[in-house]
Amino acid sequence: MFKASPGNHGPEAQAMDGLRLDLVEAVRSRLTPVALKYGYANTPLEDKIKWRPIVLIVGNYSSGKSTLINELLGLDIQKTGQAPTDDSFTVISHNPTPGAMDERDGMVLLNDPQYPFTHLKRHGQKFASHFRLKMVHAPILENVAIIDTPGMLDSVSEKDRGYNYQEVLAELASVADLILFLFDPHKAGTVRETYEALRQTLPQGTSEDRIVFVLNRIDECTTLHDLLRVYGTLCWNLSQMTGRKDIPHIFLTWSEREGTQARERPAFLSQLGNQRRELEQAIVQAPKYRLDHLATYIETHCERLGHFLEALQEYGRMRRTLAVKVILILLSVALLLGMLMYGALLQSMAVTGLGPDFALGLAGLVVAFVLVLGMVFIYPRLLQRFHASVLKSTPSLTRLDEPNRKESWAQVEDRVRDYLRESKGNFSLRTVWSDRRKIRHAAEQVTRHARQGPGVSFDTR
Ligand SMILES: Nc1nc2c(ncn2[C@@H]2O[C@H](COP(=O)(O)OP(=O)(O)OP(=O)(O)O)[C@@H](O)[C@H]2O)c(=O)[nH]1
Ligand SMILES: [Mg+2]
Repeated sequence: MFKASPGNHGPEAQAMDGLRLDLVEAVRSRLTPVALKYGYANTPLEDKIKWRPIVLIVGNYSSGKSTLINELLGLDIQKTGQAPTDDSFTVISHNPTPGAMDERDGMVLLNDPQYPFTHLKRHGQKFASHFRLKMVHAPILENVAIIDTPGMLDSVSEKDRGYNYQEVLAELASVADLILFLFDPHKAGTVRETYEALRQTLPQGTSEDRIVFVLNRIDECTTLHDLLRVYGTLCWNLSQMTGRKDIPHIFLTWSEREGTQARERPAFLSQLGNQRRELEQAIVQAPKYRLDHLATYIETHCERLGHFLEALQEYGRMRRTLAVKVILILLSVALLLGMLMYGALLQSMAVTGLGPDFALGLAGLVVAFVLVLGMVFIYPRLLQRFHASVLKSTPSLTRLDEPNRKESWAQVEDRVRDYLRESKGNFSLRTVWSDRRKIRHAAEQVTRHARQGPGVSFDTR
């Protein structure tokens, strides 16, 4: 895995950006044409990854998400407050003009294809009115965009939102490179649903790398014992949520500005130290996580697309076998009938007075007739039956003996069925074979470069 190191400016950042753009271009030119051709995707695959790296900030209401963002930006652009304050998703991106602040409503984000959010349109008007873009000038935004989210409420209040909060969160998580998951000492264990929504969307094995856990507002713990109790509760809840026994790293932070006044601060805070700085460093590193994210994205789609094409190849092979069998059977029947006819005519030659040439010609006609009859009437029916039975049992097109194959098949099965239904199974096996080879080649070459990091040039075509 490509490891992060400090610093987000200068030649290293440029090289990283260059590699990121190369990878996006490789997806555009190599994967998307194949994905669109077979209906594996309805929109270009690069749509979700072509924008700048994204940091998503999630957590309970009042856990300090907006306060953290304001501090990172050095600007008070997000509303903060004790009760659930902000019920909107806000994408915060860079504005090159110093001092300028531009605000747009959600329709811009949902309709402009330069942003990776067009797939969120399906969440409807209510969501659109709770989605917005703010463009401000802040150094930290030069290489990343930050998304502030409304805090998770209890499941009863969630029903009143008018759109599916969990699904929106999950879809945003799928385009994010880094997810900060904020807790506070008052509600260190009520975010299971949020975590589960994120976990389901992230490709297997990547959630641990992509999620950063933060216990915020620790200045509100009155004693070290109080903090340890909260920390213990959080660890217990995390192990329950993640199903893992080892505890992930948890950043311990508080807001110097908003937090308890210095003179009232519990003594243990100065010994513990505020990990805001480290958290800021993690955010600054998001472009590096983007390379891993891109590599995973490309690997996942190559694997699924490969599986899709493999199933089509299997369909083509089964169909060809059926054709060969039908032709062989028809040929045997036709020849048998032809021979019987020839024999019968030869025997009746004395009576009818017809010559052997005539008998041969007639037998030939019988052979041709049976073949034409079979190919025009019988073969199409058998083909139809074969097609319908494959559509009913699409898993027969693939091997599902490994968990990762089961996982990728679950993602492509419906699309394979749709493609077969629409094409009626009429596609060129040779083209599928060559497309599959292209995808395999792209997977090997592109992901290797993505994992190696900047400084290695490669052919994006
Ligand atoms: N003591 C203390 N208070 C904090 C800290 N961070 C934020 N606050 C306060 O906690 C309250 C909630 O902070 P917000 O930043 O609005 O929290 P949020 O997570 O954005 O909340 P929602 O948008 O409602 O989901 C505000 O009144 C902040 O002043 C902190 O580290 N310590
Ligand atoms: Mg907020």
